Amino acid sequence: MAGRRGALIVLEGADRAGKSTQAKRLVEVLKERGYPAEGMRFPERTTEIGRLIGSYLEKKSNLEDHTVHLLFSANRWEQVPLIKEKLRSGVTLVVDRYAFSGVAFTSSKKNFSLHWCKQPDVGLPKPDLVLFLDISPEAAAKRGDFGNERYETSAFQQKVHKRYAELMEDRSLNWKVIDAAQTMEEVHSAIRQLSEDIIQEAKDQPIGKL
Ligand code: DGP
Ligand code: NA
Ligand code: NA
Repeated sequence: MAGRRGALIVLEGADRAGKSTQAKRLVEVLKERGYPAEGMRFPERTTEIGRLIGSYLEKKSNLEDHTVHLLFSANRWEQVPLIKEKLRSGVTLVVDRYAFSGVAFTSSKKNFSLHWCKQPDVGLPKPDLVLFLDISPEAAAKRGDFGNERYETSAFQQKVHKRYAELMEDRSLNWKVIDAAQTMEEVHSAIRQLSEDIIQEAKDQPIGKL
């Protein structure tokens, strides 16, 4: 049948959960198994908006909190034409962070409601699968020091972890929780199985909207 699309698979989690490593490995293995697959990540720091975000995260500049929230969202929206084009051409996208990072991180700041934080991302392509790499803030801290970027403190990461738990209550999304304290290989095989299943399920379905 014509028009079989790829799946939109998102990896989420607090910093140090192993998302980037797992995302790369998942793309490699899907390709080996004959599924066209590509990686994508947010923030995408190479665009003009992404450079503003990068400088903010590296603490080289300060931005007002609402403003930076909207920039992160804009950084996702600017990739939407590419996301749709890839999915429609049959490529499965493995995305390292998406709108849920946006909501979990900004709503961990003072005076930001989940409701307000969600609005700018309403209408983005809806992931077919959201893999939450779950690691306790304590176990994440044991993986070595956080870096020096903004948000990389254990107090903030604990708040982020709680916010993700609230986001996972949304049953309109296909959240799967993976115990990220397992070995790299165990985590990989869990997410590979879920991904192969969703590629089969998503291929004849329209792309949804957040
Ligand atoms: P990474 O490149 O995956 O290490 O992400 C950079 C940092 O930015 C990380 O601490 C998570 C945070 N982040 C990712 N997306 C968003 C977002 O949309 N909004 C906010 N406020 N922070 C985000
Ligand atoms: Na980081
Ligand atoms: Na990462």
